[in-house]
Amino acid sequence: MTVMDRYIDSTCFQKKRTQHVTLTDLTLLKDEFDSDGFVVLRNYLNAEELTEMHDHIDHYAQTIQSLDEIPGGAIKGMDQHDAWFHEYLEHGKHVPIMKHLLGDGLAPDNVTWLNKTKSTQRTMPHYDAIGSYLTPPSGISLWIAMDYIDSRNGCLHYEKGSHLRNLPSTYPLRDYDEHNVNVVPIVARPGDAVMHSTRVIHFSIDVIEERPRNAMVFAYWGGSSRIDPALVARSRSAYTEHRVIL
Ligand SMILES: O=C(O)CCC(=O)C(=O)O
Repeated sequence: MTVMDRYIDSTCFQKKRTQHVTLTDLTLLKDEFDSDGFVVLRNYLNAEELTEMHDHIDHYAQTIQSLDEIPGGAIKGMDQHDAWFHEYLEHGKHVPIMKHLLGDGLAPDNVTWLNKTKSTQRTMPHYDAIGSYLTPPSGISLWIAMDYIDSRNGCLHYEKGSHLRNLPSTYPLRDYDEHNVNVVPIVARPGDAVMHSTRVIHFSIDVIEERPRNAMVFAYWGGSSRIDPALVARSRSAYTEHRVIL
């Protein structure tokens, strides 16, 4: 059985709740990911999956912490407090797809819940490898829209091909031109997703209409990257000590 056959055969693609992903889809996705640094997956979560994730977000808010209590509009490391998000990080249906896109194993980092409002700072231009504790800082993240996110409530923008440039390691990126020709807005419906490289530049725009703008992020480093002992202390990931490679 080839690696590709295993993807098709994997339980992720067999589950009733999972849409069918063909070999052609995977090949096209990989080409797009390699050239742009990200791929957009419309209707990635179906209605049932979306409800299930909403339910677990609500459960987290009620039993552990609500995002309304957090000034920055983000809760990082939900996998450390909630078994469902921990399980999803390690075994979600995205795992084999993202391994294929990255061309490497996945070392889980954390689950983040975001909700940007008028009073929180937007996500400034950056790429996720800034501040990495790994060398090389390669990796991939799954971003899932839980609400309608458009030009009025802070839609996400990506710069195509920016993962191929050498970029400064400063957050936010200084003097960055947010209107350059390679920047594209990602207007998202609930359940749409983006899989992006840790090296691709992305940012959100200001919220001008107060509406829910919840998104979930499942972040991974490349399985072949090595932990840099000099940098690891700055990470809050639960995986720095007991590394898991998927
Ligand atoms: O949703 C956002 O505003 C930020 C998402 C982000 O920075 C990420 O997924 O890495």
